[in-house]
Amino acid sequence: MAEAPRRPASPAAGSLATPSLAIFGGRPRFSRELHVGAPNVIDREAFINRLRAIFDRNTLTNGGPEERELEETIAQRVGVRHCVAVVNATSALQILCRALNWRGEVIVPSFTFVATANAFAWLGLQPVFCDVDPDTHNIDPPRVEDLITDRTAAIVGVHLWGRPCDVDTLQRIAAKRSLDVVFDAQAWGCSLGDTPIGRFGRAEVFSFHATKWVHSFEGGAITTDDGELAERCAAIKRFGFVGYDRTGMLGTNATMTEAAAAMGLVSLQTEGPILERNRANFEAYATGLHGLPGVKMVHPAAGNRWHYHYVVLEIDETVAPLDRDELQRVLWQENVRARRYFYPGCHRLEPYRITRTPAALPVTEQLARRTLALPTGLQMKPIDAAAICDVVNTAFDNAVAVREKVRELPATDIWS
Ligand code: T4K
Repeated sequence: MAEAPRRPASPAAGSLATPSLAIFGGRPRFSRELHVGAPNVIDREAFINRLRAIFDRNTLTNGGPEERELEETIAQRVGVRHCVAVVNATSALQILCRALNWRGEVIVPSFTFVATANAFAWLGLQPVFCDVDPDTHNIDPPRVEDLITDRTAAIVGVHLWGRPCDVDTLQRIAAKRSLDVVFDAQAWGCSLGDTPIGRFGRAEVFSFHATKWVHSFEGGAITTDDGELAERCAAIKRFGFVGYDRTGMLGTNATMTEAAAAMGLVSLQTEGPILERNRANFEAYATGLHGLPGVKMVHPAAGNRWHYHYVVLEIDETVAPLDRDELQRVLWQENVRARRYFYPGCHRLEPYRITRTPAALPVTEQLARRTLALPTGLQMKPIDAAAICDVVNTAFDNAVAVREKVRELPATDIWS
């Protein structure tokens, strides 16, 4: 879409007049906070009706009909034979780890939500952080190969922002070394070509956390074609029971409640309008940010289905008139709670800061410095996305004054 060329930021632009931004004392553009991850809920009535049925049946958890229906719906949508619904994606990863009997090291991307690493570290495995590809932001197969040792049990790819990993290459690398490969958590409703995410590797994991575009308050799922693996996962999630009074392995309690499963089902049934809003917001952002110097927006690859759930900018501080943190501070003053996903990179978070990971992670470092996620979903309309873009444009046009003002703001926990 054509856009008028933008004025380059100049010192004069900032010093002539006070731009209409909240950081200069203006009224915030939004009277309520816009969040990255504000929950989408469309049909409260449908959910409440399901809750009534749950109370009537008096089966609240431990394998009721809502959970089974959710599992069947997910399996059918993804096109796999088995789905195991669980309490969250973190538990899903842990259950897989136990079911596949992993020991030693697991190669994970460093540029992901910390849960990917935590899941395995919690079980005593060593997450080995791998750098990511600068274009896809996903785990970089040649770097994975560099990290494989005799202690490696598995490779965990994350389809970051819902964009598929290089699954073929990862599966080839894993097969060559007899390693497992599984995929994690952000890609409900996405595909690689015509193949839905959820069908790759030994198994895949989805998160249905409230902040995901389709959610079950808290929730997660494991999808796989491997019947034995699914059976083990289902047993592990319920204390290890394989018979009425019989356990077959060490288990945990990761059962999804009936209420959560009901929310998941209603969310799936209403995902069409959510996707449409996400797409419309995304397009408004793409139009409003088009041509800004040093700003790149994460786009879906051609031919893949995408959920448009993440609006992610990469702000190249060597080109853009403001850096990522400066822009984030401007947006927060406007009640736009943009997020630095996934700053500073897992390898720089406790307890991993003294990790034994030998490899340098230059791409992760760069992305952690540059990425900024913007709000989307039902909480807002394209006109709001356009208003956010206007803030960004105004801030860039007045970069010198903005930078000065940002320096005057008090240090906080976030920007210390
Ligand atoms: N692997 C990957 C690759 C993941 O991305 C995740 C989760 C996992 C594994 C683990 O999945 P789960 O075990 O969670 O199923 C969020 C989510 O908590 C997390 O699920 C998600 N990834 C991650 C990317 O984002 P935060 O710290 O951003 O969430 P929070 O609570 O700050 O929520 C964001 C904003 O949304 C809030 O500031 C306000 C708003 N909000 C949030 C909630 C929960 C609401 O308005 N209402 C709400 O109910 O982590």
